Amino acid sequence: PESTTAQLDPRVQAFLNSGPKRLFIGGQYVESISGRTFATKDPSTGEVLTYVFEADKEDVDRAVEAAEKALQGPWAKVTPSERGKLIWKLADLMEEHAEALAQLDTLDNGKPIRETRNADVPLAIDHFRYYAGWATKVHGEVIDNSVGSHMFTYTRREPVGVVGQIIPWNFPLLMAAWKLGAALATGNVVVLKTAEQTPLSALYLSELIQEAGFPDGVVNILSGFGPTAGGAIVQHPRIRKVAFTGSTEVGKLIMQQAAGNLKRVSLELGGKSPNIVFPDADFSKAIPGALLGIFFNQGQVCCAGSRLFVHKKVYDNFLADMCSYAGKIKQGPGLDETTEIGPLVSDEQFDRVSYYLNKGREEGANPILGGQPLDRPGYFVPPTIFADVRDDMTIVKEEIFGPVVAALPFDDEEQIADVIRRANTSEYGLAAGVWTTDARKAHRVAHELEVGTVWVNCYNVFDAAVPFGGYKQSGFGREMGNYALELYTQVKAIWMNLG
Ligand code: TXE
Repeated sequence: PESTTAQLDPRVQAFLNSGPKRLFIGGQYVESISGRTFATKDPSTGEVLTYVFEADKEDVDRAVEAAEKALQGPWAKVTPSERGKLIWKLADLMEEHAEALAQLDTLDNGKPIRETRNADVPLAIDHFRYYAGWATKVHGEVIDNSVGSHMFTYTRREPVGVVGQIIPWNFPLLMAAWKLGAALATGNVVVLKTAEQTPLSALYLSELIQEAGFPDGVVNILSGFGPTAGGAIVQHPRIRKVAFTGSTEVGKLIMQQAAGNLKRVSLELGGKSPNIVFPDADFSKAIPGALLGIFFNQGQVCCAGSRLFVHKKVYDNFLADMCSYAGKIKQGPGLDETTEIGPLVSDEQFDRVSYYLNKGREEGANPILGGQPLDRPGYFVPPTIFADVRDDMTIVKEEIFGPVVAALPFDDEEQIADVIRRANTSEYGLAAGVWTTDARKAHRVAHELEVGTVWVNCYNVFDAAVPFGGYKQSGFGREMGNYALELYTQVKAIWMNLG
């Protein structure tokens, strides 16, 4: 179809034109103490969109103070029902501002507007609505047996207190929602640091948080870099929990640094997810499923189906069909409403993915589609399919985080042991896909895979009610569903002697 560029929302224009964006601390918009700012860029051109103030340790200190004040003051008086109402109100406001939120994520991250409109923003809104419901449903229990008739015992599930949250750039608004929803529903106060590549939508969201009526200091949003502002959150002695989504490398560092005050830690890290196509699969579903698995969000998805195992009986035809579909995927700037795949988020990510394209070729993999970064402004890498891949190649072992899939044949007949063994060799264990029309086989494979999510005859499907998180070096802790409530509550047992 003809290109049609989305008309810039006047609210986005006003937001971008209002000078360097400030930090959101204690319900106020403040400059960083250092006064330093940094640029955030449009990945489709490499041009500066606007500047944001850069938080550092002193700003984290201020945010923690504001959060503590809220925790001990007004937030403590807000009833669970009122908390739920506030979160629901925020979701309503997001709906009113949906187009502005979608455009900001598209501008800042590069992702297609059709995705921010149809996935990121509605999922973020649903997420808040889901947790608004939980606010009134988290409670302790009475333990009235086994402790003797002279004792009355019960539990309470209390908030952890000040929680630190560090999010990545691949789904800027949605990751903020995943972090904030459960933490707020359970009565915590938050210091959230956005990724340096994509600070904008969360700052816009902060305006809606303010408008919804959350007491000052309940949510604080800082723009800043990892080792400075992020490190200060992780090491802060009065932050009691840190939730992180990002690279496995930084996840390990966070776990070490959080040991300082024994912060509770939850980590959602990288992946190298296997997507397994059996010969009895419905190919009309499996082919688009394999494409969505790897090319959604330019492949910058922690659970991307980047190791595609296809049974050797169908391998050649399957790959040929994939190439013919993938060759038609329309790549362009995110604001073009017909764009299906956008640029990568940053020049660093462009360099990282380009390195893997070279590495794949050097080690003998055959790029049957794409394989070279595009020679145009912005950070564009085309959909790439590598065939003739071996398990020991770098592109099979390491997370690429770009639109690059390694296609591997397998030849199990009735037994599935070999493909499962190969799928499980990865140190990562975030997700997997299975394509088959044999329900028995689907369940057997799903049970054997060492991953936190298995999609059968679908891929990259999410719902606020369904837990998400990793096995092995993909991290621990589950976001979403009732499982996330565990991350943000602690249990107190109370004994009353009736004797
Ligand atoms: O991640 P980082 P980067 C993977 C993916 C990607 C690679 C590098 O493979 O190619 O990581 O991306 C903050 N203390 N994923 O460099 O550095 C940082 O500011 C505290 C997978 O962008 O992990 C940002 O807010 N915080 C992933 C966040 O961590 C620190 C999503 C993520 O950045 C810090 C993103 C420190 N020392 C990348 N250093 C997923 N699981 O979805 C950095 N940060």
